[in-house]
Order: sequence, then structure tokens, then C-alpha cells
Amino acid sequence: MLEQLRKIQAEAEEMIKTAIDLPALNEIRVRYLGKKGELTQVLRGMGRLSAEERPLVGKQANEVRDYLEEQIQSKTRQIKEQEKTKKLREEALDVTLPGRRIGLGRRHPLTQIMDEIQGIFLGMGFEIVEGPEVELDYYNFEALNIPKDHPARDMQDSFYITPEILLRTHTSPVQARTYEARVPEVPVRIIAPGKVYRRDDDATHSPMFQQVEGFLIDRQVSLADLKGTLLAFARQMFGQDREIRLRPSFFPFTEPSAEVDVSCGMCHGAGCRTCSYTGWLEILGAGMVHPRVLEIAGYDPEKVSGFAFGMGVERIAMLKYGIDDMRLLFENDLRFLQQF
Ligand code: 2U9
Repeated sequence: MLEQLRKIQAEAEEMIKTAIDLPALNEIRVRYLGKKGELTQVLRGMGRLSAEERPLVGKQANEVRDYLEEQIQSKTRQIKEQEKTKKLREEALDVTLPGRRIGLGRRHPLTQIMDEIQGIFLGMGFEIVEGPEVELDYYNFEALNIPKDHPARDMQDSFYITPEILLRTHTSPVQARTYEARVPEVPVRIIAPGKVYRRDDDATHSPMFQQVEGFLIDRQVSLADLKGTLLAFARQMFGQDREIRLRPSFFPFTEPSAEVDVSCGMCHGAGCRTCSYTGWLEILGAGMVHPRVLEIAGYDPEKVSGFAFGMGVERIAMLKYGIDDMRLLFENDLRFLQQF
């Protein structure tokens, strides 16, 4: 039996030495020292021993048990220490490493352009007015001299919600609502920035885009006032060396109407690829408010007159930054956005 005890001790000792973690050590404890463990079995068999042998074997068995328990405890401490060191090493914080830079956010290029446009007109005494994106057919079309059967409705293919309610196709209804509420007060100088919706979708048109429309009513407003205002705008937006020109056009709500071009910043009017060899880039539409439009709201067109203009914010951004595909402005690709 003494031989058996020695064997148990040697075997267990070897296993404790090579145990790699706490569960393995626990297994060893159960195997040798547990209730049904090998050492316990030996102690139980002591009944069969003679009176002389029993104390000897008992003493030896107790010593083996104490020895193994001590070994297990010491190995437990060792494993715990190793695990702690490993964890510390894994989580080590090197305070001498350079910090990670926190990227500063910025406004979307369209927001930057929108803010810039608003700033320019605020500086010229205009007031900013906003209105609903879901609009009555009346304010979107009728009040602007575009009756139900007018062909101009085709040009602004629209998203209707009911036959009388639609997503606004321009921000003009904001202006119609504003001066209708203020009539007969003059002057009215407002710009209406915001989102508008049309059934369009290609490289230069998006079903949602942003506009800034402007509008001024007062006594004796002339086309010269319109041109001066737009020249001041174009120079602040694109550069003080720029010129503008007005080409005749048609809008149902203005008469006369014009397309407004700015001189090309690439070739300064000589003609190049950017301006399709014309020397000019179209930036907005404008005109003198149609007397009929003034009349619909209750102004007397004999006493007051006005000018109006409208521009697409995406188009201004594309021209200013040389962007050739409008969809880039809506994809939110940081590689694109971080350039502005
Ligand atoms: C009222 C009366 C007149 C607003 C105007 C334009 C000319 C124009 C387009 C430019 C590019 C829209 O974004 S775009 O597609 N706009 O050409 N807009 S005059 O005239 C008004 C507005 C309100 C009561």
C-alpha cells in the first residue's frame, strides 16, 4: 500500500507540474483527492490492514494528501500569476504612442453653398422665408399664373399627393404666400431657400434638389435693379472679376424673363471646354414679376413692380467646384465630401 501511495504521489505530482490552467488543476484535485479520488480509495482500504501497518500507512497517506494539496495550491498561484501577467501584457497601454486624431466634421458642400447664397442676399437686405414642402396646387401653380392647362406644368412633372396637393416643384409658393399676407405693404424683399421635387433623374437632374428663389416688390423697380442685384451676387459667389449677361427667355410668372449667365472662370470669356466654347455659364433664371401675378395677390401693378430670380443650389455648387455629376452630391462618399 505504501508503494501504491508513492505511485499516486509521483503520478499526481507530474500531472500538477504539467497542468496548463485552473480547470486542469481542478480535474487533478478531483481525481486524486476528491470523494471518489484515488487517495481517498486507498484510505478507505485501510480497514484491511494490520494494527501495525495502519498508523504507518495512515501517516504516509496524510503526508501524500498534504503534499499534493500544497502542490496544487502553489501551482494555482503560479497559473493565476501567469494569467494576470498575460492579461496585463495584452491590455498594455503605451502612453508614449502618438494619439489618434479625431476627424473634425464639416458642412456638406451643398450646405456650404446654401449658407453662402443666403449670406450674400442677407447682406443686400433680403429676408429669409421658409414654407411647406407639401404644397397646394394653388400656390405652386395657380397663384404664379400657371393655370391647370398651362404647358409649363409639363416642364415641372410633379409628385401629386391628391389632385390639389403636391410636393412643391419650386420655392415660388413661399413667395406667393408671403406677399399675399403682406399686401399692400412695400418693399417686400425675400429669398426662399429649400428643397423642391420634380420627376427628373440623370447626371444633371435629381428628383429632389434645392433652390433659392428671390423676390423684390417696391415702387419703381426696374430691370436695372435686377441686373445690379444679380451682378453683385455673381461676383461675391464666383469672383469679383466676373461679368453676367441676360438672354431672353420665358417663365409664366415673369415678363420679360431671362436666363442669366456668368462669364467662364476658366477662360474669362474666350471659350473653352468648361463653357462649351461660349465663354458663358448659365447660373439662374430671372425676370420682372408678371403684372398678372402681382394682381392675383392683390397688388396694383400700376403702382408697384418687382423682380424675381431662381437658382438651383446643386447647379451653383457644380459650377463653383467643377463637379460634372450631380449624383456625387448625394452619395455621401467621404472621399468626395472631404475635398470641400
Ligand atoms: C413669384 C413670382 C416670380 C422665380 C423665378 C426663375 C426665374 C427660374 C429656375 C432656375 C433654375 C428654377 O432651380 S431652377 O430649375 N428658376 O428660372 N425663378 S424667376 O420667380 C418668381 C417666384 C415667385 C411670386
